[in-house]
Amino acid sequence: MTMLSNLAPVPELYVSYDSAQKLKVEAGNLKSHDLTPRQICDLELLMNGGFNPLKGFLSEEDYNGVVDNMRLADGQLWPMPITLDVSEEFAASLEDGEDIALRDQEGVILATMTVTDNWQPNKAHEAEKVFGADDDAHPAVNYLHNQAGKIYLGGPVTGIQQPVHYDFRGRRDTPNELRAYFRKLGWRKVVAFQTRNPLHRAHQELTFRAAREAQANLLIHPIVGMTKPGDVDHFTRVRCYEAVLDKYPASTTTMSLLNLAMRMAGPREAVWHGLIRANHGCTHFIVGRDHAGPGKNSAGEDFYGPYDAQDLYRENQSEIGCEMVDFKHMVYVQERAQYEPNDEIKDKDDVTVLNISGTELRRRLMEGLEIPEWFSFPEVVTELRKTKPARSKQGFTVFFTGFSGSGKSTIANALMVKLMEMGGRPVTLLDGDIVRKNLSSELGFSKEHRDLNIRRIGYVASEITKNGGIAICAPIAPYATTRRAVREDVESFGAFVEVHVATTIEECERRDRKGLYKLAREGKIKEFTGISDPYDVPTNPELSVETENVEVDNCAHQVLLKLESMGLISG
Ligand code: PPS
Repeated sequence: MTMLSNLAPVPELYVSYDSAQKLKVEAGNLKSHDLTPRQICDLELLMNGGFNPLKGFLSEEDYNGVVDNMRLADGQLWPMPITLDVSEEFAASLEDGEDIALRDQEGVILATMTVTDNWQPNKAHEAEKVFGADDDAHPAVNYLHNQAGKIYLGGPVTGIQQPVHYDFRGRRDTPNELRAYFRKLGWRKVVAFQTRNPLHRAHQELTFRAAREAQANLLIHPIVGMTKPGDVDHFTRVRCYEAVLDKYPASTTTMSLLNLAMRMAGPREAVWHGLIRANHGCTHFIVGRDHAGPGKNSAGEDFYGPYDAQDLYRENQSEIGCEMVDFKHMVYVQERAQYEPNDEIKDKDDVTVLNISGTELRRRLMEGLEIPEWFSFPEVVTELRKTKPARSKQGFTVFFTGFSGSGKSTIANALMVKLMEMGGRPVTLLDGDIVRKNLSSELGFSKEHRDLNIRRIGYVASEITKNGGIAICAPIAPYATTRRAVREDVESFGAFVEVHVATTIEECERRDRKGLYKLAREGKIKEFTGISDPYDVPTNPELSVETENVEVDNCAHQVLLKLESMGLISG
């Protein structure tokens, strides 16, 4: 009997164990690149065949084809640029065809790569073509412009070892491990469900229906690599999945964790996910409404239409090799006490249709409100409440930004005292001057140094927030991208409240409390914010306060009111 194509092994990029031991020693002498967390995710899937047919990070020719028409140079379908971005210095130090070592963050060599291509990509073009808009509100476009290195290296990869994972090891499978498992159990048809969120009753019903429709077994295949900033962390999610898994028949359903770094690229991402699932031995793939959606663009509109992903998938289905099962929007019909696809309910006028959106669920968790049993499983809600206690019990960060002498420190001090008077949570003030004395004494005021300074403040604030405290920061923080990076760091653990102290530069200069503006005008202090250095005015702060003709006490009070309205302090 010939083996079904979804069950035969996919090619991997690993060398044999013995060769790997030898190669590892030899690779010690090569120039090496320390992989970023996203690159480690990409490398793992390259090496284990998850990104088959790719044999390494894309060459320039493959990259151009992928960006412009979703095809590799040889014509095969591939929608996502898998690129090794590095700094200009590192790229310039390499010869054509040189081998380099790829190391994880502890310095362990995971692979070697022969650098055949070394080029500066047109990132704006990549953003337009791959993500649909050159707009930093898209997480992957933001990554492309503000985190990824300037130069891409391309070339074949030789795999030495898998990245090490210490968590949920028994739940992680390579494509070939899953294929072997399906083979062993005789699962000829497998439908995969992709998710980056906890599973609730609607998802369970949907996956049941999908499996029934496709007459297939079910693979719950959640992403544990990188998802959208602000998502529920994967540790919590996996505990939730494990609780839900008990409610599926064990003989028809399994779960495996996928260490993919998502790009939130909607339609292209759906096609990519389908190819990855085909490599993992799946025959069917569930694509929902707004699959891998990145949220709103900077004009407040959706990046993609709700069914663009399904359309693009359908067009490419025969080449993907994994049939789409399209997601019906499931809602709860109270009278019949069951979930039904919204578009199939014939008696809408006579029944009560219930639904809780993701936003509403987050609100209920944040405010400690009831989450009904028809919506989720009690075990799942308990897990979510453990990691996401009500907002009034979580830590948070208040981040003041504004010119020197705008009044940031004064308002921050007043706010700290008011919060300490209220009690309940420890408060730490990370004032610009204090931080520069203690954390950043060696730094000056170049863009690079300011960014480093703010990232350090952000790091400390996020740790304080994670541990349930209140961090009040009061640096100038002139660059919007850096403020955004800090926001992302903090928001994984709690609220980030940006307060623009909007005192004009003229007023700050008039006050000149430290005499610094005079020195800046005389050229005795260089790179002085507002005088000889830029300041990006915040476009969407949680709060903006005027200080001219307003008492400090009142400014601090405005912040308190904002905190109360956000549910961070109870009234
Ligand atoms: S930054 O850009 O956020 O890293 O700046 P920050 O750490 O808040 O430090 C600002 C304080 O340093 C003093 N100072 C200067 N500010 C701006 N530009 C230049 N070149 C500069 N040189 C020294 C100034 O007193 C700032 O204090 P604040 O509290 O903002 O008035």
